[in-house]
Amino acid sequence: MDIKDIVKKFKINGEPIKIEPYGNGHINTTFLIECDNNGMICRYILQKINTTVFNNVEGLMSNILGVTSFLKERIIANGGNPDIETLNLVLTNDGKSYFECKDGAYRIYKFIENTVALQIAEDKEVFEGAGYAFGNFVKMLNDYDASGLFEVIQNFHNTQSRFQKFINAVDKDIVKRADSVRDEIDFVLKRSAMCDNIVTLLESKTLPLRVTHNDTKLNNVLISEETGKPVCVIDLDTIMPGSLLYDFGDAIRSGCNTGLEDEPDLTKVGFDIELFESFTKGFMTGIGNCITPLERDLLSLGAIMMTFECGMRFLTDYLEGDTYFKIHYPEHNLVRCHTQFKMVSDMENLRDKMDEIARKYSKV
Ligand code: ADP
Ligand code: GN1
Ligand code: MG
Repeated sequence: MDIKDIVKKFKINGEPIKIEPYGNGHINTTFLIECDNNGMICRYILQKINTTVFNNVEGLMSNILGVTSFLKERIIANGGNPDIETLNLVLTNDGKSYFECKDGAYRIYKFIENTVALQIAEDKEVFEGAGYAFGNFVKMLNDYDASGLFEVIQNFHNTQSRFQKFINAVDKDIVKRADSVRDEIDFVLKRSAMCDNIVTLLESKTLPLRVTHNDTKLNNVLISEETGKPVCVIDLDTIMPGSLLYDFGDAIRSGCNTGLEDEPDLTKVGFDIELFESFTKGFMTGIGNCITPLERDLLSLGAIMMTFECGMRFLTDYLEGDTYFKIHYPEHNLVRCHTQFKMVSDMENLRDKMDEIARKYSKV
């Protein structure tokens, strides 16, 4: 089906005049849509949902509708602007949150104007703002009824089960790449005991289960072009019950890297402790007293774990023939794995300093 015809299935304002690929996501296929509404331009984001990754679109979209409706009320109560501070779905002509045809499943969001999604944290203040946004996001969802949330990807941040999938990929070695990545495999094996930490603490309820975003990479918060302040947390596909350590950790993984996630020159890649301090400061302000002392003391572990897990996922995908993450060249997942493992090593050496910073800014 033609993309333009798909767009017309939704309650958009005007006639679509321009459709182009947009953004840098690894999962969905995103387009920017421009419509002419009697001379006024209205912009939208169209996404083809990756149904291999998200196999229950109904459940996924009901999570997003539920969470965005809840957030809108909170934003209004806080005196904010619900049109830009959370995602706004555009419904289909028959009132559904997505459109499905034999080509796939599609959704449309209103385009949030005058913002940028950063691939790298160039500026400490901007990154502090991102920390505030993600901390505040978890705080705003503190009273959200998690029982209505559908688990879109089972065991998403269960590092134990991610490790098991990695071992299976090494054993099967279906594309015969294992011999070429023995050092990387050893890097994971040396840290296998670490994979149980957070999972065990959640199971024993020592760590609270919360409603978390689970994909808090820096480019999932839109930043105002004008003020550099955060405007909106986006990419709500993986909202599920989880640990606060996941959200803090994944943001540190992506934002405290001095290089890009797929920087091939590892001399440019490293963990920046000053950026860590900025983010932590913002996060603690955003989350306020909605963090337990144990969570605070384990933030550094969360950062190491999320980075390790992500590197292991890239390596697993490389060993499985690149079936999950979008790649732009054959070694792309391996390059991404290297940046993550470099970050893990750096953070392991700086853990005490990270803990000191977490305590310095904690409100509990
Ligand atoms: P993926 O799951 O593939 O990462 P995202 O939902 O994060 O997909 O969208 C990809 C990119 O599209 C984002 O990084 C951002 O640049 C842009 N984007 C997504 N939603 C909006 C929106 N409502 N307004 C403006 N830009 C958006
Ligand atoms: C994917 O969708 P995107 O690009 O924001 C992935 C995350 C990874 C990230 C690594 C649903 O995030 O878990 O951390 O790539 N999302 C999913 O860049 O698997
Ligand atoms: Mg994204």
